[in-house]
Formats: sequence, C-alpha cells, structure tokens
Amino acid sequence: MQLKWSDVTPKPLWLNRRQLIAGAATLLASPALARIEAAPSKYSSTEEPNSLEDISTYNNFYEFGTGKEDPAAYAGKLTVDPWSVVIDGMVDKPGSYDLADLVKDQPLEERIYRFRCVEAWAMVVPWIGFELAGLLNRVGVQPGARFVAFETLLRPEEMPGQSSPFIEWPYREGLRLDEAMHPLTILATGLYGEAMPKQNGAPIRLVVPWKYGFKSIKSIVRISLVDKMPQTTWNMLQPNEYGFYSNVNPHVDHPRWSQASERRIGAGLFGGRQDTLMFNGYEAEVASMYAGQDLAKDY
Ligand SMILES: Nc1nc2c(c(=O)[nH]1)N[C@H]1C(S)=C(S)[C@@H](COP(=O)(O)O)O[C@H]1N2
Ligand SMILES: [Mo]
Repeated sequence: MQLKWSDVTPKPLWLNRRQLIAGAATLLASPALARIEAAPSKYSSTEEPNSLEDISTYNNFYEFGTGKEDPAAYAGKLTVDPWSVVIDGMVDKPGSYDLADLVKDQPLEERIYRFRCVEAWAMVVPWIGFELAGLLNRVGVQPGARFVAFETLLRPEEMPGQSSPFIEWPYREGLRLDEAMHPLTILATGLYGEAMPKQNGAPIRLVVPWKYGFKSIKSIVRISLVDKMPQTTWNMLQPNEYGFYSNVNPHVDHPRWSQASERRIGAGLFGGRQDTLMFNGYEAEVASMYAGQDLAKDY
C-alpha cells in the first residue's frame, strides 16, 4: 500500500505545506505539477522543513553561476527529459540507463533531511528519493570496488556557468563504498512531493545528509564504481579547505571560518545561529563508519 503525505501528517501542518506549495508553485520549472506519492521514511528528521521558496531560490549550482539566486534564474533552460545515467566501472551490469528504468522498482520515500552547507548555513528539506544502495545492488557491485564516483551533466549550451574555467567541468563527487551503501544516502528525484526543481539538481541528484552540501552532487549523468579514491571538484580546487570526506564536524573548522555553528535559512525572527551537530545530527547512524579514523586529518 502506498501512503499519502496527508495520511501521516497532522492536518494543520499538511495544510500549511500545501499552502506553501501553492504560493511557490510558479517557481517550479515543470508546468505539470503531478504529485509524487512517496511513503514517509523512518529516517526523516522531525524538524519543520524550510519553505519551498527558500529551498528553490537560495541555491548553489555553479553550472548556472556562483550567486545564490543564479540557479533559480538560469536553470529553466536545462533539458531534463530525456535523461540517462551511465553506470560503469566495477559493476556486473554496466550501461547507459534511461532515468525511468533506473528509478523503476526503487521504493520512493519522502525523507526530511537536515542539509548543511560548508558556508555555515543550513536548511531542512523534504526530499523524495530512494536509497543509492538499492540501485547499486541492482547493477551488482564487483568485489574490487571501493569508491563510487559521480559526474554532473556537461552541457555548456544550457549551463552558462560552464563557460567559466574556474571549475574543471564536469562537477564531480565521490563516496567511499560503505558511505554510498549507507541507508541515509539517497538519490533524490523530487522534493515537497513534486518533481525536482531544476535549480535543485533535476532530474536526479545525490543527498548525503551527514556531509557538507557540496558532496550532494546535482543532475547526475555518470556513476562509476572504482577501486581508487576519485577526484572531487572542491578538493581539486582547494585541497586544504575541502577534503574527500567533508563530514559535518563542528570541531574541525574550515581554514577561513568556524564550523561550530550555523545559520538556519528562513528562520526569520525566531532564528539566528544554532550549534552545529556532529555529523549534522546523524552521529548515531554514521559514526561507526569512521571508527579509528582521525577526522581532523580525514576532513
Ligand atoms: N553539479 C553541482 N552539484 C552541486 C553543486 C554545484 O555547484 N554543482 N553545489 C553543491 C553545494 S556547495 C551545495 S550547498 C548543494 C546545494 O543544494 P541545494 O541548492 O539543493 O540546496 O548542492 C551541491 N551540489
Ligand atoms: Mo555548499
């Protein structure tokens, strides 16, 4: 049985969210707002999500510019249908998969996750997605694979930011295999019960809630199972500031600013700074993966 959002959410909250959605609907790229039915997840945070407006107008997506408002302004041009994802490297069933085939049979859930950018702001987002592990199990990970590498679309005609040589395109990211297989790691195809807004990484993006936001790569076109730690965009740019792991850690500062606290976007009058939690609040679930590692060294 598929549960609906309204079956599991107290009504006032639900109405409130629906009103927010109605108010911000014009921000969404897709003209046909077909609601996605997704079961709620036991992994969800109990925090109230940010508004759809906050989530879709304050973004980092350097393919569309470096300003927080650039993605909402310029991502509309991106063609997201058709879309395919190449899965290659150390897998039993490599290939170029049409997005619909890739998502088919993967149990979609709504997962409300805290999201923490390395720039020390945070949001709470109601993602729609499925576990990356489900997909990796379907394509069959071979024994020698130790890492998963991801790449974003390279299409400068539709992504004006890619004409800037500041980043060596395409944007890339990577996870260790155990991180990729962790049940908190999802591929998201929507948020707030709708298809993913383009500025948030349509049609499919990674979400790794215990890591800084830049690990959550958008508009993915390639997933490769590899035996060596892959290169990642921010590490290539500034290795002393952005490591491979990039776990949210209030005790390890960025060289140019503190990571001990964060600003909740849209918190308004009641907001302000709050203390950052170890692993962004997911310590109980993920800390054991890093037992024995010096996280000041493996930042
Ligand atoms: N391809 C791509 N993915 C990306 C980025 C980017 O510039 N390009 N920015 C990252 C950063 S720094 C953050 S904080 C998050 C922002 O996600 P959001 O805009 O959905 O909040 O996306 C990440 N994924
Ligand atoms: Mo970020």
